[in-house]
Amino acid sequence: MNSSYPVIKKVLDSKRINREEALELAFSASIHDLGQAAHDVRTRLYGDKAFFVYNQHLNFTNICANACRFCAFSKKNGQEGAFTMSIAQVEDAVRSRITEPIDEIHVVGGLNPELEYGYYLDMLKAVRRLRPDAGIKAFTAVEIAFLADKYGYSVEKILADFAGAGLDALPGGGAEVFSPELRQKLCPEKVSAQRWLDIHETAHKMSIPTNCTLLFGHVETWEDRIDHLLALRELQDRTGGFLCFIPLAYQPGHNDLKATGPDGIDFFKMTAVSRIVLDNIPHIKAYWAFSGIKAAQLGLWFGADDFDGTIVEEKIGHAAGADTPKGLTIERLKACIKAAGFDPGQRDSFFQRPLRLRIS
Ligand code: V47
Ligand code: SF4
Repeated sequence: MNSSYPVIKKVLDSKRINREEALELAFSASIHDLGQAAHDVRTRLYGDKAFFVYNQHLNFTNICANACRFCAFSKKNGQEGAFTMSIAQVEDAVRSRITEPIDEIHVVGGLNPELEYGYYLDMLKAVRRLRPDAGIKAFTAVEIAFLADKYGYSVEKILADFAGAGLDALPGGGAEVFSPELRQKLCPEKVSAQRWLDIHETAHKMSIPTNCTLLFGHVETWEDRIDHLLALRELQDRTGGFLCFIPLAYQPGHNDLKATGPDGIDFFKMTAVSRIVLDNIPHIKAYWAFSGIKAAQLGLWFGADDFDGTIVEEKIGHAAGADTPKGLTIERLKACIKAAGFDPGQRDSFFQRPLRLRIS
């Protein structure tokens, strides 16, 4: 690429950019320059590989003590549609796909005050027993904080107990937007940005890798987005524990926020700026379940290197009207990546080639 634009030139020279430069990119760079610069970064890292995971989502309860304004998933106890899976039901859900070579189980739920600490341990043990070789990526920092407050336990104790029962990694949910003013408006009951970051820092120090997210395309500004990315980058400089960043496209259906959600250009810009600013986070996900498959395919040309997975079945975005399938077959996933012009690379939760594939 032959760019005379100084910030783009800096990116192409593998130099870190600061807040002002990131904002300049977001506001002034053409979508072509931005995309090409982000593509250059991802290509230096991974060539034409694009990763995917054979995974299963388990949302064990939608009952939640919080009422985040953007969330269409949560229900109050007794409300129509509220559910909580028993451990036997969790086992059944895992068993229902036991013949499939699943490499990751992604477990997330609402903050259900009725569930005891032992339920979480039993659930992890049950999943581990049925899926001894899969990565278990479970419970957001928000859920960990909820349990810490409810039981007066330290985050270290909870993570040590959970790791002992089978947990391998934490998903990146609950970060939303770190701006305190926006948090107050969008999700006032939710843990503060600092607590979310502290819990991830604790996990990293205990050698538990984690993902991170930003919920974008609602009422936040580019300044809010860049400040959020810089807070993640600063923590990553100290710990190196983040595996993947997921820009979560806000889904506008059935919730109180009355915002529109990002359009295609905003999704590509956000993906590209994330790849460029987060120069120390290895992977950027184009999360097809929220962005749409077509946008996710193009996201791979705007800095993303991961296409997420088979999922079956995604509930959070779909409660908010996501019009994507609830899951994809492994064949369809690979075909989508190939059709986009990339070489599909199957990975596990740690972005390694699954053991099963390494042996064969
Ligand atoms: O934390 C809630 C978000 C998150 C809406 O770590 C919404 O690999 C869009 O974090 N529109 C859960 N988003 C999803 C998540 C995730 C997904 C896939 C992979 C990983 C990973 C993490 O969904 C919540 C919240 O930020 N959310 N409502 C909505 N209307
Ligand atoms: Fe509860 Fe999470 Fe929904 Fe907020 S986003 S209401 S914490 S389930």
